[in-house]
Amino acid sequence: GGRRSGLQLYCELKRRTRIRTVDGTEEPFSGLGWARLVPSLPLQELQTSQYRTCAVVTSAGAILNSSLGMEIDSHDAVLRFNAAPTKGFERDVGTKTTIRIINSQIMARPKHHFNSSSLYQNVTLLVWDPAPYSFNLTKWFEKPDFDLFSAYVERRRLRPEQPFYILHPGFIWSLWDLIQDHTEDRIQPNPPSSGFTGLLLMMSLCGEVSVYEFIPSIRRTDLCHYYERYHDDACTLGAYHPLLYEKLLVQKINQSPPDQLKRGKRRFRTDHC
Ligand code: NCC
Repeated sequence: GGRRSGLQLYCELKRRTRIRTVDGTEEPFSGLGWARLVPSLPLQELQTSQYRTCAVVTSAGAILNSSLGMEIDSHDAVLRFNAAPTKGFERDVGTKTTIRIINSQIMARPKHHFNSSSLYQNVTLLVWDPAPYSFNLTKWFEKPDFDLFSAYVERRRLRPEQPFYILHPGFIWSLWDLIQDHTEDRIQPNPPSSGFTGLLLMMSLCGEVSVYEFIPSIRRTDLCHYYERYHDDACTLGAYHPLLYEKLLVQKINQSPPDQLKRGKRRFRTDHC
């Protein structure tokens, strides 16, 4: 394709992002009464923008020693991922969590203590599971990558007041399509990372989105997570997820002045489209 401005590309990504969750209207979920199990307020309706500014905080080790905590907390809503804590890291990552996106491992692996850990309480929770591209919801329900369904049913019973949604595989793969459509190489047929999914989601829910340490800053390191002593470059560059391509795409649509880039921040104003 021809050259296009970052803003045009950004607006296309925003236009093509259609949030979808498992809402109980399709089989097998409809037959199982999930229309009454899922939250009555659709996630898309958060879109009636209660959030003017949002922060997306990736779990990258490079956020250590950033002192970004206060800035992050100054946003109306803060999105975090998986088991990333704030306790003990407040100065660098802040204290506030509004939405948390988890992958299905968090619900299936005992080590995460999904039902008792405070990380997954008092927040809007979104979970996804890597269903195959040509998903068939019945096959997915019978054999998810990690069993999230029984734990979801249990959690809805235990905490019916918590807004907790399962992201629809069709939504996940539509984001993958977006990445592939803007990449010359053929990317691996694995779902986008939680980070990319979260960023595109917040572009729909917020007036302005700042994402921290998705594109590495000058603090770039092979430390995988800010909260763990584990070193692997693949966490930043990708192995399973098409992470490198996600990052190249986000870099193309970035709207921040250069000084912000060094700080590991990328900002997007959603009202320009
Ligand atoms: O590592 P993870 O992601 O939880 O990180 C959340 C998001 O932050 C961005 N990130 C993270 C580290 C880093 N050095 N650079 C980054 O840019 C990415 O956008 C990432 O998505 C996931 O996407 O769900 C992932 O989850 C982990 C793991 O399952 C959870 O942390 C739970 O323990 C995956 N790792 C493994 O399965 C071993 C990881 O591949 C993706």
